[in-house]
Amino acid sequence: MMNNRIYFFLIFTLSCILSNATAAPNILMIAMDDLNDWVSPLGGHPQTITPNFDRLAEQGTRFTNAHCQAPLCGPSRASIFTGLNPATSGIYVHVKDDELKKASEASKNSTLMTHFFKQHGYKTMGAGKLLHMGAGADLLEDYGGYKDFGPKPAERFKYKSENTGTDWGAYPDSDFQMPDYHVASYAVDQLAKTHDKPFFLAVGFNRPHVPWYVPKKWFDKIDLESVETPPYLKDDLADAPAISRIIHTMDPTPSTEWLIENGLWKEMVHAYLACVTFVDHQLGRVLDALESSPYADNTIVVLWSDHGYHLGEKNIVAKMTVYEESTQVPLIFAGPGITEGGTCERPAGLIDMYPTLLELAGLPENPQNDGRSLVPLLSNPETEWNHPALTFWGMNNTAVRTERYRYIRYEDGSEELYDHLNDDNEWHNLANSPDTKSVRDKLSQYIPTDQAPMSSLCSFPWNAYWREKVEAAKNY
Ligand SMILES: [Ca+2]
Ligand SMILES: [Ca+2]
Repeated sequence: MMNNRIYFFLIFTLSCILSNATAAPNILMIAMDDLNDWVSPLGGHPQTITPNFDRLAEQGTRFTNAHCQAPLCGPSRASIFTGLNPATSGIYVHVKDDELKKASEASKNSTLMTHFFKQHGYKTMGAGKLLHMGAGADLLEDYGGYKDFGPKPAERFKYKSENTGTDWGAYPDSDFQMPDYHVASYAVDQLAKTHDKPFFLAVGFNRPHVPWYVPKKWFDKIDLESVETPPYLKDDLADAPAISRIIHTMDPTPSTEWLIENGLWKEMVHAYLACVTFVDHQLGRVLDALESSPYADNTIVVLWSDHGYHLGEKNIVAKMTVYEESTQVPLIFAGPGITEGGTCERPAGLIDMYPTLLELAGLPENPQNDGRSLVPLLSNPETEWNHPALTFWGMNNTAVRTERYRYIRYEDGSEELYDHLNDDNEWHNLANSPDTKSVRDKLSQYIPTDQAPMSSLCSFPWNAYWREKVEAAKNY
């Protein structure tokens, strides 16, 4: 009798192991909005409080040199989900989510990442901001909704321009009033359910996108007087080409000089840090739910932000530049087959997520993907990797980020070159020195030469505005 019991126990255990080994892993994708490297696994700001980012990073591998392909919400997300570079799709700025597939021949022929998973037996679901305005284009089978950027006070607190969402302050009273709270709750609910297929669950948070409003308790985590502003060199952009100062200043946001004059820089940084801590807490709720679910051991988690953000560096408070602050993003993978506590310094792009997730899930490759699987780096973060990350800001304005350099070439042929070995702040443009010609020549070879024109569906006022800016740059 005892022998039989042991026999059946062994058979049962073995079949569990085999079925787990062969079951397709679930995917839990967590998207952040306008989050730069101010999270503790990346160390971009010394006062950031992000225990849940740390927790996820300890469970998996963080990329410390990961970059967006477009430094703006809509085109970055379009690139992630189509698997196409902006230079392939022509989606350099916003197109309507429902028109993603109409933007160009290339986007028409693409298969959105979630559709690919669905075609291969996955249930797709999610909530919050995934594409620019949520989850249009039938991105997901089950969608928990999206409520824009949350409640706003009757009057702005600090920054009065009506042409930007930029403002900050302690508001509203409770987390429960924040859309991100409910986005996290959707994921918590889904993780508590039984699913009969492997799932692709996508969670899109809004913060720290402007307006920087979160409840007061998140501001109270850091004493305002102690807040450190980021490194700043007045007239930093004086050695950048003229076109840089034109195409990188499209938003009517505060300048650093304005913040200094009005004594508001610390306050603004404080508000961004408060938003980051708030969203870290929402992330923690989702990670708690995963860990206490039956899916804990068979789920790949990937966390990303759509682009970075300048909080005053280079006299800029915005995204929409091809500098480090605007292109660098958190990118963390965790789950079966991924090195725990790994740190990878190789360049990576958000565009690489699509092929990486396919490989991790054991699905076939999608030959249309412009990115490449990062699985070799997730197994061994030291793997040799000679693939730079590219960022596109309009046709033929391209940044190339290698482990050491940032090289930028604009459509008028002007250039910038920064050596991160000696100049992490990108203060000293080396492109004008003949000594750097061989480096520039080498890096320029990575830039696609046949970049797609901007799609005619890129939305007003961006398209016309862009052409006007570029014409102005040519005549500068
Ligand atoms: Ca964004
Ligand atoms: Ca400079």
